[in-house]
Amino acid sequence: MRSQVYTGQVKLHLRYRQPQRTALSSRARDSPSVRPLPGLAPDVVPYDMSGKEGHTVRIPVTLVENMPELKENPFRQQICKVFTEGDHGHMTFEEFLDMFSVFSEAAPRDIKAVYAFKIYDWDEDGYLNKADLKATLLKLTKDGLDEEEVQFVIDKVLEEADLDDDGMLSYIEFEHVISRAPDFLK
Ligand SMILES: [Ca+2]
Ligand SMILES: [Ca+2]
Repeated sequence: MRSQVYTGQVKLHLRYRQPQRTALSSRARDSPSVRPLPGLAPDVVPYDMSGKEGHTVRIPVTLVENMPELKENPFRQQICKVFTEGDHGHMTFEEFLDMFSVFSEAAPRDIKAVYAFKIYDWDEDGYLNKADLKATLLKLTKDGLDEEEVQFVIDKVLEEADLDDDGMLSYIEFEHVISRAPDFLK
């Protein structure tokens, strides 16, 4: 699965599998911070992952969504969807490590931005339109805004960030606006 970002003549393909992520994952695999996952379904995830288990072990996403790290996250379902390819009901151990790598403090900001964009792009069309922004806002505020307030915030965001005035945010526009909010991806 891939999404596309158009910037004039330049077409960037944002793929789920990126070289940086592979590098990140292998680093994460060696890092002690990823090791202690004793609560993660010992019957599904073998202790010794030295062989091909990273590709073949399939963890039900319901288990992943209920981990302490994700349980309270309003985007947990969307996060699991973004980090699973093909079968969204299960996560391979490799996908699982990728997910934690991206959320780790060590992950580069641009990688975090790419995944934040994917998470907010609910209909997976490669743009954040008003419906995507609305769904995101309602999750962020835990449905604490009424219709009028939501509309107000969306209009403000687009006024500020929609540089080509097409009523939605491309990845480049999104990246531009979050680059001015240094704490956004923390
Ligand atoms: Ca979209
Ligand atoms: Ca735009």
